[in-house]
Amino acid sequence: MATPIVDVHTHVYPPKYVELLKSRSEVPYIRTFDSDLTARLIILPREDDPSTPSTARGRPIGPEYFDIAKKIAFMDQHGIDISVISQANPWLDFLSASEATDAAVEVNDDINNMCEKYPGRLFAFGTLPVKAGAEACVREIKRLKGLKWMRGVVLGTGGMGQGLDDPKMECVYTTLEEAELPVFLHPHYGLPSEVYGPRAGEYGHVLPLSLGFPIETTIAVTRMIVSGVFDRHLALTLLLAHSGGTLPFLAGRLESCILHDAHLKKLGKLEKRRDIWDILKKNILLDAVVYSGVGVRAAVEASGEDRLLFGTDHPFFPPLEDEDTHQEWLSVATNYAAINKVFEGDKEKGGAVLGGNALRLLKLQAE
Ligand code: 5CU
Repeated sequence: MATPIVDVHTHVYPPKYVELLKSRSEVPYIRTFDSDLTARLIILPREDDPSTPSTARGRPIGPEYFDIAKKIAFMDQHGIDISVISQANPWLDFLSASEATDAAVEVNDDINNMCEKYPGRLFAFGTLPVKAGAEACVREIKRLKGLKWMRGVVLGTGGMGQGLDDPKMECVYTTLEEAELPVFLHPHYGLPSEVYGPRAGEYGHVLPLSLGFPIETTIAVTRMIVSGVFDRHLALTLLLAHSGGTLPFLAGRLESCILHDAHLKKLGKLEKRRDIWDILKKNILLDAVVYSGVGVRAAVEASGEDRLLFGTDHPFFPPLEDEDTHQEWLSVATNYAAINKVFEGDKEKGGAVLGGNALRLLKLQAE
């Protein structure tokens, strides 16, 4: 029997979360504009800034973002057997401490119930109430461990507000290790808009999504590495979105910069540290949402073909043409083609990346 195809990078906004976004007037929010009756999803920082008119109306949002039947239809259309769904950004990052704890329970129960409707076809990464602090996150991780379809947590790069090298994250990492739940690390905040220059408004979402997102992920995981998170948490597993941003390509430079840093040496931080290649091969999983053979090869070289997992980023990056045409999504076809090209003639390795690795690493059996 052929190995199932598993999508580990596929998002959903639970209906209650959509209601919350509809009730807001500050980013993140959902609204219609006078001239356009299609609801628009405005989520990225300063996305509605009039100085960047090409992104100011976000993106259209339809039922594919919140109706789980649409996810299943998309899976069927693209030959995907199993999806590991996660709430899309910005998760619960913008909620106050008092709101976040209850919201996490609501959202995670909603997502677990979505999976329950399609037994064996859907699993999920849960969301943490980051602004409610470490104790609340630890409680929710322990609760998630008891929910049938949960297989990890999705986390933004901001962590509880100070990033993922924040000492307050330590007990969260310990709990995740004990629960054997991986973190799906996903970007949202990008880079400061100034880096894109005064003409940024002419370029739509191209710069923030193609560069801002991956560089944000790279910085976040690099901060974890240099702060010693993986020296203290040997069993912590991170699935990095977008094939690790630019980490596979920059890993050698990062390792060299560490080894040549006089400040780190003076502090004794060059002794007893794990090098980046060891971390990449033992703690890091990479999705294959990188849209080219070059990117897939870099990911394989960095972490190994046994740690690379197919993904789509659905429902983002739909065809720009009329969605009713039911055509294959270019974004999905491009990722399939990149994997097939790299593993041409090696069905076993290709099948592992398309699904076998996810089945094994995320324990996707429907008991
Ligand atoms: O198009 C976008 O803004 C996004 C996003 O916000 N999150 C994501 O996962 N993919 C694309």
